[in-house]
Amino acid sequence: MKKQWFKEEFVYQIYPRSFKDSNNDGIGDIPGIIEKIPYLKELGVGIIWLSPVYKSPMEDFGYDISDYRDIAPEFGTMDDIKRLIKELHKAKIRLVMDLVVNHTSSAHEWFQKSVKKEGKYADYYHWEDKKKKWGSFFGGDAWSYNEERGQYYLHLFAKGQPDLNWDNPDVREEVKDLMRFWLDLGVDGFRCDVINLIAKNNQHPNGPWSPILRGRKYYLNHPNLHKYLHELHRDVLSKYDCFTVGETAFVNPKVADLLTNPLRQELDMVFQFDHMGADNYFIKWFMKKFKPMNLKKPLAKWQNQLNGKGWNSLYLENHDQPRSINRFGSLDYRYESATMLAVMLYFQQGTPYIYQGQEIGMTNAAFETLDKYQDIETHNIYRTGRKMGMSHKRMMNKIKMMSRDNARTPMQWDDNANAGFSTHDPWLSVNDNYKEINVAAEAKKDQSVLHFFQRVIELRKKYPVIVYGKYEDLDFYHKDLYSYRRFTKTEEIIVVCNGTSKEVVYEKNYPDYNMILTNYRDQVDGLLQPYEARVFHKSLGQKKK
Ligand code: TEU
Ligand code: CA
Repeated sequence: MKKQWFKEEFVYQIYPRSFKDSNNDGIGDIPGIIEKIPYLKELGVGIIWLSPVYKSPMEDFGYDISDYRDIAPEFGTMDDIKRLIKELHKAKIRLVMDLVVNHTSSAHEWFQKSVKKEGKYADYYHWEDKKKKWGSFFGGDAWSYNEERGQYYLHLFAKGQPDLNWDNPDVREEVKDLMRFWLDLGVDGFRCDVINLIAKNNQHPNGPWSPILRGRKYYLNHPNLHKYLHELHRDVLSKYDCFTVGETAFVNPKVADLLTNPLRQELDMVFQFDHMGADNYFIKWFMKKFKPMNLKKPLAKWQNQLNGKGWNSLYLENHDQPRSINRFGSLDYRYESATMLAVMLYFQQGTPYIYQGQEIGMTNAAFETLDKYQDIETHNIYRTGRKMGMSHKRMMNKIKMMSRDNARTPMQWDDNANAGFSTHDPWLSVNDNYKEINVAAEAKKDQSVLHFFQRVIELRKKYPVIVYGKYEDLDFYHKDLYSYRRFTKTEEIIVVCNGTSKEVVYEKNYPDYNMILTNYRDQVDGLLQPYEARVFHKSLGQKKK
């Protein structure tokens, strides 16, 4: 396994709108992030992934970009971002930016010119005379009429997010240029938004009827995807010391191998979504009861398939996903389940990702009324569901559990008003539980999620086997356990986790190993307590210390 810096560090994702508000206008901003660099340093993360801060009408809170070379005024200025890069680098933390190039905002000048069929811009997007039968990720149709041009355009997400036409070489040159712009400013890589959607069947055939994502076979993992990614790599990425992680819903390990196999020079790793289906059928709005097996199976599948060849991205949360404690753990065992999930995930092979607030065990906001939600997806899905005949109550139940706003509430820094995020009313309400769950409280406690995360990060630095060791399942068919082994020629790690809120009989002992981490003060012989996690280490050819 080739040693590379982006395999060794923890990545911390910042959703800038909700991280820290420095000027008290209710919106998080870049100077706010700079203020918190000491916190990030102390946590021990080595890479920041920053969700979009570019100029945007904010219809999808920054994932609709109107100028790739400027910063949204509410987040700061170009000088602020340059300062952020400089200060992070001083602290030995790298910065990865979000690259959102499947679509732009409809306010982007390329789209404005395309509407007017101005010169080369005429074909920068997907245009059709007839409305095509494709469905949007946000519910509803993916083709909308533009009055001025008198044609329909494609938007796989919101109406204000028209899809770029990647078959047009001019579009690809534009993307390469903006990538160079940011790499030259010193950023260390990109998280590539919905990158496996960029290539499409440009005949835009009507999709066969489907309750969701109608027409997806014409844009998911299209063969040209590989051609275009290789081109970006050849012309841009290969010239910099940077890394890329592609966001790729609906990929299997075979496609992921094509995307990330170093010999093919496309991406360095991808975010796959299989394990995000542990509590739902195919998409999150069709919910099912969670069982540990449903999380273990997909995670183990990816560990095994990529073992020694590819490289995984280890995540349970991001700005699109509800909080992991609510989904895969338990509010009654907040500390135990948050720390167990950390052990279960972060000792696997791959680059580990933390989403802001995960390290203090933040939980879903689950707002009761629709007007508390700000997310466009939430509102679109509500409308779509109601149109399909679902009751208000049923839709609100889904939203309370699955809305993206569950993860987007302001970061809880302390027990002051608005959780110390801002003195102004924040753009999205703070979670009610901020008085108990916040950074200051976690830092004071002896046994806290925050301290546990710090410890996990330290251990990864201390034991190379956690980064580079091979993976092997243990007790795979035990429905309540997550257990596996990592090993190199000189070291071995054994992870044992109880994935449930019940006591589980567990007789195995590892007498010639050191227990290097656990989330319970005391162990009980012959059983694992609710959500108990244990990590054992052994240096081969060495006696127990
Ligand atoms: O998300 C893509 C994506 O797959 C999500 O739309 C996902 O289906 C949904 O959020 C699950 O609830 C990326 C960004 O992460 C997301 O924030 C953007 O809204 C989207 O792309 C469009 O840019
Ligand atoms: Ca602000």
